[in-house]
Amino acid sequence: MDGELVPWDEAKVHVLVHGLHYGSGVFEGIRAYPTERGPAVFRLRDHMKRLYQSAHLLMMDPPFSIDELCEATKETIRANDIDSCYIRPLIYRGYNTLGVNPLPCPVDAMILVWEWDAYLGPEALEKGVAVKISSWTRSAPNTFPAMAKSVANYANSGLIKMEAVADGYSEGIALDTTGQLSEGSGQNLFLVRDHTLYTPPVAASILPGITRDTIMVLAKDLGLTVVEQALPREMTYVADEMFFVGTAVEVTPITSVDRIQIGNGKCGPVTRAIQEAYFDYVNGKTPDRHGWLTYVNA
Ligand code: PPE
Repeated sequence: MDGELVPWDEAKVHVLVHGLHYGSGVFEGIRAYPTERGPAVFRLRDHMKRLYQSAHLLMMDPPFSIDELCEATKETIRANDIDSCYIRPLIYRGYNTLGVNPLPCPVDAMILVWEWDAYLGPEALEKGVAVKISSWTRSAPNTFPAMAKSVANYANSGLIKMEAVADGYSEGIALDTTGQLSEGSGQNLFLVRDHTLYTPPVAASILPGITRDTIMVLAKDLGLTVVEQALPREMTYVADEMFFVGTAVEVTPITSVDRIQIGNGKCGPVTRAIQEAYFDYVNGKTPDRHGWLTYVNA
């Protein structure tokens, strides 16, 4: 926290912290995976660059450089002596005064690491999940900056998630204000039709995910065509395959949307190939040809 290693039970903030009252914070979600050479953080620098971009959009000047944040992440993992973890950096407006204006409040930073297994449950990666199209819409253009991974954006995500769970689904997919597909509460989405991958564009109020970018690269490596375009809701119902991607959710098959079965209702072959390519990469089982791994003990 703010440059110091702090024991878990002492990692506390004051109730007046601005971010707690007004959602003035930006964050990241990063994973480190065990490899033969010890833990490796996946796309660490790219995540910290996005954190900087998010801070910039919220007019925050981070108290640490990108290099310092990367080093601090490695140090925190080493201090916890774990070889697999989820990493949560958070830059937020801290303690000074109430009032909507964030500018009088300091910009504080913390990085926490903890173990986090399969995001949507132990069977999700293998068997896939049932999702619904949410009745909540992703935030309209020119309201909240969707390109920022900002704490405030997650009020919308929380509503999407709670509705999905209450209705017996694992996740919800939100549409954008034009009614086209956007993303899940905390993950981007791809669908497969005739061996081509489709994913909504940045203009569809999505967070431009680092996993989304990773999958676009790995899919091309596998010889697949990837198309970024506006996608109508009904494309989901006629897709051959569908899957979520994100740091937490990794590559998780979607086997039904609104109780309508996708493909044969199981993880499809393209999804499985991409999932394998992803896990082989993050676990250091394939050569790091894109320079995406940061070895913690190096
Ligand atoms: N969209 C949203 C809204 C989102 O929250 C995430 C990540 C993504 C897309 C995928 O981004 P990336 O991780 O860069 O591929 N969501 C994070 C938080 C999940 C949570 O419950 O907390 C994550 O996956 O770490």
